[in-house]
Amino acid sequence: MRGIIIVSFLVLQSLVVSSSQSAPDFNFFYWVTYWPGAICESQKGCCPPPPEAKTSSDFMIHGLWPQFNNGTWPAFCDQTNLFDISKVSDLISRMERKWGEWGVWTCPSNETKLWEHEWDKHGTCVQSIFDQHSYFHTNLKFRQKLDLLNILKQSGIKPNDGFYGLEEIKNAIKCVIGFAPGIECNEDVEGKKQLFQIYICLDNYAKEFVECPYVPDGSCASKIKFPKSPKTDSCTDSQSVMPSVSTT
Ligand code: U2P
Repeated sequence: MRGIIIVSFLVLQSLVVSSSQSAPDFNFFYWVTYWPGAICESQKGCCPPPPEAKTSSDFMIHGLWPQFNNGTWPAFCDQTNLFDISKVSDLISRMERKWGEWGVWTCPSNETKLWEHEWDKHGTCVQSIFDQHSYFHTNLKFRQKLDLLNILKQSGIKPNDGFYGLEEIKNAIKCVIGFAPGIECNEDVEGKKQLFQIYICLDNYAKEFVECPYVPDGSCASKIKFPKSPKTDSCTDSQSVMPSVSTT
């Protein structure tokens, strides 16, 4: 009997320890995607990436960011477990298509090593629930689950340089996931506000969509432009405006 009590105590103790080790110490996640067309427009020109970049003209993953309810967030939490591409080798081809380097859309190209940055900055702060592979895999799973471009198109909101109501855009997404996202805007070459990033809120295990405790001030207007998607196959005069280079 005494043995049973001791064993039960040890099991209970190990459960308490392991659950406290795996409990997230942040409150929720933003899962953020960006619209490549908005990067091209704001850069006063765009070099569509070469075909070998495998990038698609669709919303691209920016990252999965742990957040605190007070509007702050942890960052760069662990220098001892920095990004190691060999840990995600089976995911690379999907990551290339859905999580293209930010810099491939800019003109001239400005590589930013987005994957490395996202793990080192955000991923290292969520190791209570993710290792490197599951962090990247979870991002890809949400990208597969949530076809934001299609959701918007179903509501008549298309990347055609047209202007759409900010609330209309949020509602189109809310109708599908149950909660309104945050929207971040930037400006096109004429200073007009345009759709740049979409913030979807997830619970602190990144399992379910949740109501956003708050969303960043996205500096949008009540009507915003949905810029055309850049073509990925070739650089033509209409899609690419190279900055002029002085030869003198
Ligand atoms: O705003 C600049 C960068 O800080 C990170 N960020 C911002 C707002 C927020 O609520 N949470 C958060 O993590 C983002 O980091 P990045 O991965 O881009 O470096 C954001 O872009």
